[in-house]
Amino acid sequence: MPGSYDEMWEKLNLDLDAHTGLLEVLGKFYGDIYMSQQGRLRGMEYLDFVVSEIHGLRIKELQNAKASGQKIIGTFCVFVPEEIVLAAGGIQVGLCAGAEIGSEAAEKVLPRNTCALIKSFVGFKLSRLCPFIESCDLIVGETTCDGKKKAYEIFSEYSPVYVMEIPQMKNACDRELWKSEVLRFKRVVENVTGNSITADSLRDAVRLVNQRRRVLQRLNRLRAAAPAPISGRDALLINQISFYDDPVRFTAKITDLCDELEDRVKSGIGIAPEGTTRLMLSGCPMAVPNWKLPYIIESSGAIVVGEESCIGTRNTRDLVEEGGQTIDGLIDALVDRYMKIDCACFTPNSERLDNIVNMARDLQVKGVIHYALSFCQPYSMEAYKVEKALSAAGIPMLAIETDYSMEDVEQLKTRVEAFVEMTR
Ligand code: BJ8
Repeated sequence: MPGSYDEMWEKLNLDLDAHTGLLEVLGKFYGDIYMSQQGRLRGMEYLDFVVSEIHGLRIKELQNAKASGQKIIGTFCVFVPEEIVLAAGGIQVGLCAGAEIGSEAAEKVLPRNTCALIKSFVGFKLSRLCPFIESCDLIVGETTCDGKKKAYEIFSEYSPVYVMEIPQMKNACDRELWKSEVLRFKRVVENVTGNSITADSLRDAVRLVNQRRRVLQRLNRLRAAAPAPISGRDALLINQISFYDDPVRFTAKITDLCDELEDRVKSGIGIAPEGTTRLMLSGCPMAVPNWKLPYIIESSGAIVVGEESCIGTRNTRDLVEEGGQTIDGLIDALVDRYMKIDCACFTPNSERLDNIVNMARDLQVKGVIHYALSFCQPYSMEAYKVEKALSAAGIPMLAIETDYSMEDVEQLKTRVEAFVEMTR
């Protein structure tokens, strides 16, 4: 990593030796998975730079913002409305939770059969490895799956945690509950930041977050082109970085990248040869640096052209209606938009099935790989319904359960290769 940030990391109370080890592994992993690709877009240089400074420059920016009085709010779920945080002058960062390092420490306080994502964020905290977590003035949890819900109780012994209640169904009374939770969150954020949210500041925040969603929607639309103009790995990385980069800068950079992509599409240039098997991923979110499965797929004669997940279309598909003139009108618009999230924690969750089938058709995929983290009950159980819906639409699906370890790479590769062969 360019520059030296040791002093900053020390102030954040990181375990410097373990942290150096983490950055070394990350750098090597990134080099193997990302820098080995041929014909990448010029615009990806910005993303490479962001990753090379993953715990450096962005953390420095956050520290500078804190010094000037801004508050940092960390989240683990796309249900937490960033618009509220931005409207109160705060900065929201999505915390990663995609690495195996730290799991051993996590298993001291969590059962072993906990999903890797939960072990990752608890492990990061206990092992003092994540400068993002250590920069947060408040970490917002949510009552989605049971694992996360209970893990936040333990996490709160180490960091300031606030938990939002997320409904489990989508009836009128659930919307009421969610609206009261958004209002409760607004009061908490106003307290933490010391700033009152106004109709103007909320409208500006809605527009800003919508702009970022729009550029990611554009990226998704461009990926429908054949041959595929960008690798699944690169597109996943863009979505991952959208959670913690400055939203204005990120939107501008990805707009440029999409312009470049559009030129490629017009000229019929692809990142993989025409005829490469097009696949879509669906399921659990893949947080940085969880690039294992896309890499396996793209080294098995296929290309990933879409991700139906929270680090993908679930986070970008729906916009907040911008027309509201009052705080109440804008809050209602926020509530309605967030109620459309089709997380497997909801029951029933039939709109997710429709969304997956529509997306698979729009992207003209030959098959879908359903990805569930081991011990994730909501997504592994819902895989059954997803497969039925896809099968009715004539689209084959492969269900994969895995974690962050590298032990099953060969076995996964064999299964993915067989699936790719079968879709041909
Ligand atoms: S809205 S998907 S970000 S909850 S993988 S921790 S569900 S056991 S991540 Fe999620 Fe919000 Fe839903 Fe999206 Fe639990 Fe499953 Fe682990 Fe998961």
